[in-house]
Amino acid sequence: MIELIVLITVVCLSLGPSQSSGQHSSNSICHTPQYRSLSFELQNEHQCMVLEKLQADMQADQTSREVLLTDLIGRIDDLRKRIMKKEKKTRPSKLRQKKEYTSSLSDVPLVRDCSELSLNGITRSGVYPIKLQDDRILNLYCDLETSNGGWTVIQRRMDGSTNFTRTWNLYAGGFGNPNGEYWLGNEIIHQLTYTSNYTLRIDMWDWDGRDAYSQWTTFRVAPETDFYRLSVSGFEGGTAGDSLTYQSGMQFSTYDRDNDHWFAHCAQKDLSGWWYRDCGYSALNGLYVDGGPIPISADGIVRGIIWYHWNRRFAYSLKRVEMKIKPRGAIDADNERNSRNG
Ligand SMILES: [Ca+2]
Repeated sequence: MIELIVLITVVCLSLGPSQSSGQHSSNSICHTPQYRSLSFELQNEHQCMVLEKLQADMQADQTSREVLLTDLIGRIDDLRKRIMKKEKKTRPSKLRQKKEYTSSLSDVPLVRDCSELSLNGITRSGVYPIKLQDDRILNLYCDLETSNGGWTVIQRRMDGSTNFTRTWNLYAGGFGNPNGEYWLGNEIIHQLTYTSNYTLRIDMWDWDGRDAYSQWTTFRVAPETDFYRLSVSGFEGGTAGDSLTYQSGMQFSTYDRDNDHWFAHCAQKDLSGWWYRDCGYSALNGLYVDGGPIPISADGIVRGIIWYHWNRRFAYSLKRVEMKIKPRGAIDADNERNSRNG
């Protein structure tokens, strides 16, 4: 009985234009005298008819809603497809670039130095993985553009972001950031230069926007048992002059190891690590000095990134430096190719 009352109430609420006002209309079928005069059974029968009609109406309503919904889903799907199509049209270069970058990284062959990258046709300078003799893989900066490319960068100064006042062990193992400033490490430099004949090139930049370079046919660094002694010879010229041959034959010194020929300790004086003599004409691992001119201390000490022969001054610190090596064979091949072509 309670269910019936509920159903009737639903029917009354659902029928007629008065629904929206929330009041029963005098036209409502439930309030007609005819309806009220019906016997209970007839009322019940009538309610069944009303309910049936209501059910049919609801069915029709639901069908129409379903049609609308299907239509709406179809439109959304269509819109989604159109957006995806547009995205494909507008973003392909970005996606392709990403794919090319990933594939270019995975396609980079594992090489023993940067010259092999140039041989493989890679021409963009940057950080690449190198497989060392002991099978370790190390990321370092390759200059693949200067003078036919193929240069393995062993030292890089550019902004003073890396501290170069380091111990013997750190100079031996290397330090810094391949994307920025670093020292590759005496042990690795030794291993590389004892496997092949290497040429050394040093590129440098001053604070007035000028650049210069120097190059030597032969560059070798002895093992640690000989304190990473420097052998550099065959100055091939360059606009920066030769501030290194004077120091050839010297062992490496750091502030905690004095292997120089001076009565005192050059690396400690300079707060650096280098192949010092007494102390010499160059100190490319010296303190980074902003602006160029180095203030001379009361006791006459100048500390900076020094290369005397470019402008014949000690009290000037370079803005940028890159020391790089390349197998002599690769340079000879470049020269042969260039003379054939030119
Ligand atoms: Ca000394």
